[in-house]
Amino acid sequence: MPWRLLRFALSRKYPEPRMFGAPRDLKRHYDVVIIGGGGHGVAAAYYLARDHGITDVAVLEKGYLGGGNTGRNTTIIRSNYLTPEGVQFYDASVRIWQQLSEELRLNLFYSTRGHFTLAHTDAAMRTMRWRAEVNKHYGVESEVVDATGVKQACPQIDLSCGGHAPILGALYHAPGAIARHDAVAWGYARGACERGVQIHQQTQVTGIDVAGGRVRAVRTNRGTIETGKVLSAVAGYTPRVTDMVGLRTPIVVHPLQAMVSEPMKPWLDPILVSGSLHVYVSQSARGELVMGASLDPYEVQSTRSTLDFVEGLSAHMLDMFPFLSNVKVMRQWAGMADMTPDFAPIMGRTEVDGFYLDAGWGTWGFKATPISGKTMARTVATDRNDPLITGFSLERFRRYALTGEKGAASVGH
Ligand code: FAD
Ligand code: PYC
Repeated sequence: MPWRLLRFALSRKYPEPRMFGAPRDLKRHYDVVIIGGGGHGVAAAYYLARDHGITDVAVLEKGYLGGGNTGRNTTIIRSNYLTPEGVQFYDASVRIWQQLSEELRLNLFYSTRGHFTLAHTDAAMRTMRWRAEVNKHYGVESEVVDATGVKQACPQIDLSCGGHAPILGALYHAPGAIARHDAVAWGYARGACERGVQIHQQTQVTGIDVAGGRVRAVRTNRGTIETGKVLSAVAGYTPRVTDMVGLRTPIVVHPLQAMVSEPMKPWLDPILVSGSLHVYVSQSARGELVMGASLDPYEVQSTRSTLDFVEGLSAHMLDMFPFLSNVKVMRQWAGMADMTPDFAPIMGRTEVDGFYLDAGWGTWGFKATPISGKTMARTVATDRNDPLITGFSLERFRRYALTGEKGAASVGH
């Protein structure tokens, strides 16, 4: 056994170096309180400190850092969206991702794989062409390929999909990537703490005091904190927090499940998504196939896994890859997806002064972690919505001015 390991294991004198500090006491006041220690919350804290010099910040997390959807997602990163607002926003995020390991001094296992959205119908091919045109217009690499192009990149695929839904072609997005999800939260958390931010785990927000239309304080299971600025970044728990300030949003919360196979030698280089078969898959650095499907069709706050999900997803995986019939499923899990009617997020200032929302991340928010952190930090620091997020304001629903991204969602919902 290595000497260093033995030393750390057996002696209190040699604590393993921590990624970030664990402050014991909550202060009575912070300039900014961020609710939610997922990627979005800690990224916002990092950029508040790095870009705006605002370091009197507390991130409050009811469980453990990255234990929400950040640690449960399937880590697909891409910018091949449908709307001009979406394409520009996610493209800015991908650009940050590409140098984030260096920036955070932590290997995020960022791995560019290329991303295929498979089309099995003429209508789907038309949507792919539309997306390719919008993408190219904003300088994002996307092109439509025929079935041969799919087979070249992935020779193992059965293009007939068991005869159920033959593949006609795909939208190919070369920058499509995956990364190590929890490292992203750790890296941002460490960077934020190094600049003075405090992260309090096991600290649940139970209420928010508003007086005269302004945020005044946040109540927690460990006492009350006075503050004039609160950023909510709680994904599937958003309706509970918005209820605390009397704000209505159109968010509904559904479970989203995922599963991984036993590890295999590397064979699947690209990321594949099929809206018609309701399946997406990539192979992780560990060799596991990381797989998912559509949302569970019921609104419920539960992260329970179901057999239905494994059966349905496995059947569709076998349509594409019949040779996997003896491969074992190792784990499955679920997260709570905060879904909006137009499949775009809700970001920015709200009608409650000092209360900022970073929500509606549904099934698509991991890829947005860096840019949501950066734009929300700027919004909170300046009290003006960052120009990149103007298409995502809450009041768009009042104007019926939706930012329709459904056609670029990962799988059919
Ligand atoms: P979270 O990581 O969920 O963090 C919110 C935190 O808030 C949680 O840790 C929670 O404990 C905490 N919290 C809640 N209430 C309180 C409270 N009252 N007080 C204190 N703390 C509180 N997106 C992609 O881009 N690509 C993908 O491939 C992808 N795959 C997905 C697969 C699955 C199975 C799931 C569930 C989601 C997927 N997503 C994907 C979506 C993505 O995971 C989320 O949009 C993103 O992680 C949201 O990050 P976050 O930091 O906002 O939320
Ligand atoms: O947003 O690309 C995505 C995605 C894939 C799986 C879940 N979300």
